[in-house]
Amino acid sequence: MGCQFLEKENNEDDQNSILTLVAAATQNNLPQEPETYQSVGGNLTGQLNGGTVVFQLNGTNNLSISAVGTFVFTSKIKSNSNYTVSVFTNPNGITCGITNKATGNISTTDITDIIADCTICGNGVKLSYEACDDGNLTNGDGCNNSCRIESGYSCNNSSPTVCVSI
Ligand SMILES: [Ca+2]
Repeated sequence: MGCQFLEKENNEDDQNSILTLVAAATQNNLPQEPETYQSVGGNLTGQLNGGTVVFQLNGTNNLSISAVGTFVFTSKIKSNSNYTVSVFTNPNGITCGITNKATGNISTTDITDIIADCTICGNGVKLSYEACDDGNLTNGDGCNNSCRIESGYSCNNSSPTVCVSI
């Protein structure tokens, strides 16, 4: 009889504790706005030559894209926070860059106007997001097959890029 009484008392204590916790949680949540999230996306122009480019949102969320056109990251970002979109991997022989709104603040509306562009590296036309383009995909001549300047070289900004060893 004594044991049953104690058991009942403990159950009531548990229930009261749960009610207290629920009440506290509800009270804490009352003044807060519900968290909202926004999507991040834009338009990819240029060409991928059958390859895939991988963009990254805030250094963690990857998005693989195999066709030009609109794109949207599957992960959403908290409203009123900053975002950064970068190129994680380029397709073979193609160099991609974020040419508009690579970084910004999200506020409370979706970001839809990022512009990314992909172009053939090695066509001799140096775009803003290519460090160089000397008109070939040969390594060891100052401008490598990813349109990056190789160490020990200095390259100008012309199209095609001219590199000299330093
Ligand atoms: Ca080269």
